Amino acid sequence: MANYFPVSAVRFEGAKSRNPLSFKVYNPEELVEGKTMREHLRFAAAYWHCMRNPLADPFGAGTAIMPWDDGTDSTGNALRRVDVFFEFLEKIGIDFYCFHDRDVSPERATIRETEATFDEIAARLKERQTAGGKKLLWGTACLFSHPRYAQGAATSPDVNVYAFGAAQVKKAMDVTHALGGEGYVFWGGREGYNTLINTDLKRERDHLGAFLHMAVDYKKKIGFTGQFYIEPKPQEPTTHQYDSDSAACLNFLREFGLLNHFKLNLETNHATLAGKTMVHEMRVSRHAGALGSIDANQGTFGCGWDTDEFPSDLYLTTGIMLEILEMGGFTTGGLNFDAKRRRESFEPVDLFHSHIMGMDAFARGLKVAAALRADGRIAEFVRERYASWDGNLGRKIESGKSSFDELHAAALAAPDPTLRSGRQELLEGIVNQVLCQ
Ligand code: XUL
Ligand code: CO
Repeated sequence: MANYFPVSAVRFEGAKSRNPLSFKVYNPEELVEGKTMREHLRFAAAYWHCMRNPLADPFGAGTAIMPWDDGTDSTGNALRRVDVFFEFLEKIGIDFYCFHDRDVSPERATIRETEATFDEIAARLKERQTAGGKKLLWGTACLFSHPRYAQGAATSPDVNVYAFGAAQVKKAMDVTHALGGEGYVFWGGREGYNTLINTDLKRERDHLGAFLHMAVDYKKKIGFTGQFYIEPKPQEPTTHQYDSDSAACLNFLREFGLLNHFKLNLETNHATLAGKTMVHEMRVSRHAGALGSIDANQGTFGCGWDTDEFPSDLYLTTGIMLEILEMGGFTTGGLNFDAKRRRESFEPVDLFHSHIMGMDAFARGLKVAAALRADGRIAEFVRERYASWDGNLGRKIESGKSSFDELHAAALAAPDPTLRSGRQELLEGIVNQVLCQ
């Protein structure tokens, strides 16, 4: 193994440990509901944040110290980053990773040259994956950084830009397939508009639908069996993104006949930007059978920016893990830390501290979620709350066999309804009680 990080492998040391480079809660082999934590959580690290994020902000230059990076677009530099990244994965004990094509491999003067460099880097990724027993959770194409995509890729007003975007996705799918990727993500960063005054919204959405259909066709053609995901986000960089939230994505997929081919990759701070909670987003997609994978992070309350902070909020991680357990666990998906260190946390060791904190937060969330399920009081309350629907009338309505005439007669015959308390505060107290056990 390379030795760019002067730390040894991070281990579980338990709640009493004062070693900053140890897990206090995440114990990979510990069983929860009959599965190891490692199997439940399926952690992934994001290549773009770990290796390519200089920690700049709109007011100041990057601060990240990256002694291994010479700042050039040379293939040698890109190959060295791969070694550094896999050393990180091995020392932190994360099994999966995710990347955009341009994170790992730079764009060259022509498409052919870009593809040739990408093949070279992909060979190194494959070598490192095999050596370290690591897996690609998902790959994706960066269709938002290059100036040619300033007005969108699959929703560009220019058909040649659309073709460039398709060529890029085609190659990113090839490489994801070659690396045994378990999924492929479409995040439509610029697939939206800044103003309607210059936008043919109908054509743009139709073009996006056609683009995704061609991706499905190509997936079949190359025999890629990984899961396709859409990642919703309402805005930033565009004013309005067509994949704005779970419900909008599901509607889009249904409208364009794509629902069987895609699940959703939900990101916490994107939910916040959409004015929803992450649990809302997960619940909506879970009930549609479309909850696939998670981009784990959190935002700053009221800030309105996609701050991609590492997740520390235990209520949040508990809520997320409850949804995952209720779904029966991840299949192809996992918990990808789409999170960056603060600009102030610029030392290489901060990469470890941030992931350790996030992994422990999710391990705690998993344990609390399992304890809440074992406790059973909340689930029992919800069941009871809807018990009136389990009678004849309720069942008839639910199976679509009732009518307004029947309900009119039922209402005439029934006593005035008396509602029971929703007990929100009681239930919140149960969550707190279990969380503190
Ligand atoms: C941007 C974002 C992306 C996607 C992949 O907000 O979340 O990094 O996860 O393109
Ligand atoms: Co993301």
